[in-house]
Amino acid sequence: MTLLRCLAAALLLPVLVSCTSTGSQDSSEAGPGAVATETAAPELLNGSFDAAEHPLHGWEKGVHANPDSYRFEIRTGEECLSNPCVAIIQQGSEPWGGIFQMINLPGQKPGGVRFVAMFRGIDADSPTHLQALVKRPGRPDDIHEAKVDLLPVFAPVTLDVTLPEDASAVEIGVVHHGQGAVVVDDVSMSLLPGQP
Ligand SMILES: [Ca+2]
Repeated sequence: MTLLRCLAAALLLPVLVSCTSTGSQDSSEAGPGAVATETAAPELLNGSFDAAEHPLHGWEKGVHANPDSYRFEIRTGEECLSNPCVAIIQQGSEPWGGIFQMINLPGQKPGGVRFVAMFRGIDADSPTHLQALVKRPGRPDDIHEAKVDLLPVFAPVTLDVTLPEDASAVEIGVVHHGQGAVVVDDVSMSLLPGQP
């Protein structure tokens, strides 16, 4: 986990003191937007986890403090909305684990972005967050989150994020807290129009 993400997580969860990460090596800090040009629209990569490279291509795994406290499983078939999907499962004492993706923003920004994800809980006793950290040069991250109690069937979670003019990137995250598991599928991003 990078220092910036660690600091952002610390802001979000001030009781936490350290961060570690495990991650698919094919996702860079800059994320899929690293290849974006000044005119390309921001794009979320592999939201349905069906990339040919790997189901978690484009995503980075992160776990608070002890990476063994959460595991990430690829689920298939009827367990998913669209085959495959990802389960984030607590197996230790740490308070959170999740998957993250950095989306660079082009020079011409939309007014905002809407993230939608489908969550399903398995013996989960704590909310799961769909969170977005808006990156601004020289300033703390703007933190947005939608916190939901998990249901045993897939249900949508929506997070609208306003983008300030100096926003350089937005990092989307699915962060599971506490016991049990969240199954995640069909994460999407759409652009919201700018303010008049
Ligand atoms: Ca899927």
